[in-house]
Amino acid sequence: MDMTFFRNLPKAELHLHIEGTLEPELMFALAERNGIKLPYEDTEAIRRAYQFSNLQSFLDIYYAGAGVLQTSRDFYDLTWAYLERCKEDNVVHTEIFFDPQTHTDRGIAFETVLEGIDGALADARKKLGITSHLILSFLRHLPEESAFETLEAALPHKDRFIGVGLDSSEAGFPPEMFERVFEKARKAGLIPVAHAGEEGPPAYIHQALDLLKVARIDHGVRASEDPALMARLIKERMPLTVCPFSNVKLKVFERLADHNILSMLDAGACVTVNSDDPAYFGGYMNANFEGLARELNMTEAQARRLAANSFEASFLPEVEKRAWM
Ligand code: ES4
Ligand code: ZN
Repeated sequence: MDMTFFRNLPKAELHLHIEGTLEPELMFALAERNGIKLPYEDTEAIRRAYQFSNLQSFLDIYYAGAGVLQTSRDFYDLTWAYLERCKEDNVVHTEIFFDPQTHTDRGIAFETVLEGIDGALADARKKLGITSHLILSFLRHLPEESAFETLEAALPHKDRFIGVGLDSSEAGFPPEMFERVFEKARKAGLIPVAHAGEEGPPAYIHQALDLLKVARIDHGVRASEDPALMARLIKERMPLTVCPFSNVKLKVFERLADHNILSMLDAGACVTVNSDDPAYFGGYMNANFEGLARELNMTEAQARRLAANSFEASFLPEVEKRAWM
């Protein structure tokens, strides 16, 4: 295919951690602005440290990096930089995860985080024509109690985020541990999603569907190990927000050429392309599409279907979805 075909396709991003868009240059600038000493000499040293053996080895560095984010302005600058990248990649709609516990556990108020991110999203609607939703994600390596406290702190602001998610270390932290807090979130009108089947087994995807009652599965690539589960996902058109570069960087697949995204697409699954933590994994939306074209010989028809799926799987109103598909 023409390697620029997908660049001009309008796309939605549905799996993006705002803390994972912190580029080394901004990390240094914010460290300086906030009087923080980083354990790296320069941005090159930071980039050299981004060699991961699994999810946990990444998370350790990702949570440490987020320590430079202190003020609303920091969160605004972080979010605005990502939205400018969306503009370049023709990402016209984005649904962004934020991890409040990463910040409230270091004494940053929930409102400080929300104010900064939401301010940039509002400006992007006006100045860049990019629409967006926020999804509050619970850290599953922390106790249920902490997730409940986070939900309590967030509910007064629930008009400013559309759903709740579940992320961080997967193995040993099954969705069933968060059944009660998800029930409370759903009763408050929030849409549930969860990371499942990234490193964890297909059983975690079943739990996310049956216990958390999710509207989308984040990652979900290990569903292909369970044919009955695959059949269910296809029949229900349950979206999987797949992150190709992330999966290679975190050794879920050894090489992009081994990735199962296009075989799941061809089997009829509602899979989408996403960048997850682009500052850490080597590229934003179009870089992920380009990787699929280069390493998996993605066709124009497949690229078009992936882009259409991204709107189908989004939380946009039906009429707005249709207008982009
Ligand atoms: C994450 Cl790739 C991934 N998996 C689970 N939790 C996360 N938080 C940020 N990126
Ligand atoms: Zn993720």
